[in-house]
Amino acid sequence: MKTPCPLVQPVLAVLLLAPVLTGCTALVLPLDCSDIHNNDNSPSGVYTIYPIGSTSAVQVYCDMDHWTVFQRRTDGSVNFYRPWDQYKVGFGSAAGEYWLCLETLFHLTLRKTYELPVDMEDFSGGKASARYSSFSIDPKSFGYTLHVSGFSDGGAGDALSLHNGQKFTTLDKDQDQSVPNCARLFLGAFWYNKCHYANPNGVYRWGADGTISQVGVEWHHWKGNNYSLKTISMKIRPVQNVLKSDQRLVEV
Ligand SMILES: [Ca+2]
Repeated sequence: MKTPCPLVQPVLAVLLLAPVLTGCTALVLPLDCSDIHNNDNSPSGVYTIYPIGSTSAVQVYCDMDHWTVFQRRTDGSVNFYRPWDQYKVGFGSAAGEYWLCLETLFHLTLRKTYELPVDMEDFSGGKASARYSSFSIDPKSFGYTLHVSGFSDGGAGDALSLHNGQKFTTLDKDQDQSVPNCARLFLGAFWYNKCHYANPNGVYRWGADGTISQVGVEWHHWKGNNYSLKTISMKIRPVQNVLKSDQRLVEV
């Protein structure tokens, strides 16, 4: 079932009515940011992609060099402690802090093989990253289970492999490995295990704070349990821009 996201913008009627073929030239809607950047040297910014066809327009932030951002924290302006339905369809603003949409993420990673870097900054000007050569999630019927592998270190350490193979848990949907609900314990929503080394959707709280343990925007292997990061973003790009479904090669 196709689930609309709140970030979806109304699709222009003219686009809906446009023929798939215009003369002899195929009308190719961008599946993700890599398709947009194929066409020109567009700068980073908000663009519209069509992950599930022409009626699935969704706004995303495209980072330089083909990256489709699906999670971004920058200033604490958006509350990420939200229930299942909102993580399923997405929230926030593509121009600022947002969570894309689990359904969109599933459909994207169903169709192409993606790599995932996680970029982060602290409040002292420090920067680090963790990169994974393979990233995908299962459909809703499998709890949007995370599949991530192929870690390489950009200084942040591997805090995500603990979460590999885990279903997505929110405050109202407990699918983690702990008896209590990890989302309620750590005030976020994530592919919690028992419970986390990474809590990118936790409470934005401006640096070191252990008053309430491990509830911040954290990446354990870089800044420890009780340091809430200034920024963090999770973004994906096709390893090869080849559709899994029909192996249609798209020039990069
Ligand atoms: Ca639990």
